[in-house]
Amino acid sequence: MSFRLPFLRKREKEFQESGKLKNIPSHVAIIMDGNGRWAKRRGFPRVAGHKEGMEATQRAVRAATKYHVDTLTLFAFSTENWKRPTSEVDFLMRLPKEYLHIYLPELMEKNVRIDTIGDLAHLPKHTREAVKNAKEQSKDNDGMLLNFAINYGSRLEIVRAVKQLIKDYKDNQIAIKIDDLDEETFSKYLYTNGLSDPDLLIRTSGEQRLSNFLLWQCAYSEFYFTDVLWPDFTEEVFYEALLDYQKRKRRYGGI
Ligand code: V0D
Repeated sequence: MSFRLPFLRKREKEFQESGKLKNIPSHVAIIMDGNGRWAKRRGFPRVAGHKEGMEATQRAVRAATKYHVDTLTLFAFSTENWKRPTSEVDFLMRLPKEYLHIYLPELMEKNVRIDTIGDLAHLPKHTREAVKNAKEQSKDNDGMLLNFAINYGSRLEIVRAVKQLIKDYKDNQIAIKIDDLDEETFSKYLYTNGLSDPDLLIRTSGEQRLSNFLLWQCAYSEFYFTDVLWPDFTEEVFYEALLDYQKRKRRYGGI
């Protein structure tokens, strides 16, 4: 991932100069929870919360670029979300297109590259096309990676990885002995191949659980929980999470 080095150096330099925030997490992942609750409190339908949540998403993107986070992964739609009413699922499936229509020019201007993790194959065609187009347009951007988890579930991600690994092994596509299989090789089969593990995972709305998000990847991540509902998410909340992260002493299982 040598192409990202100039960006990282720039980040370090700017923060040596500013002196305020050091130790910025390279990869921040966010579980954007509380849209439904936000709407319910106001007597709005749930989808109004999702719409407002879309704007909060852009506030998070702006904050992450401002503080020179390298990768921002956002949990937009889980494999479990299909259980919601059809009308809500339909609404959610329109949001990528709407978001990109409004914000892609700004993302391009900010040099942001867009990518996804999860199974896009079963999404409506209009959703897939909008996302595909944004990925293509932004593929040469070398600023922040904005990574949307869509139709993503981490257990399924792991099972899928195992299946592919077995197939590759049977087809002699992978030149290793079973006993030599290690974490590094295995992790190449995950959607997150090529990404660093999240340093910081933020979850809004007061719930303190991982909900099948990045199980493998969050093995050593720091967690930050806030009661703020996702539609109320601001740069200040993001900054608070970064400040909290500064105080953490990461051990990775060591002493
Ligand atoms: C609703 C809060 C942006 C969470 C944020 C597919 C739930 C707003 C996107 C998006 C959603 C996805 C892909 C992409 C560009 C934008 C999005 C979904 C839901 C469901 F390339 N917000 N957003 N996607 N919400």
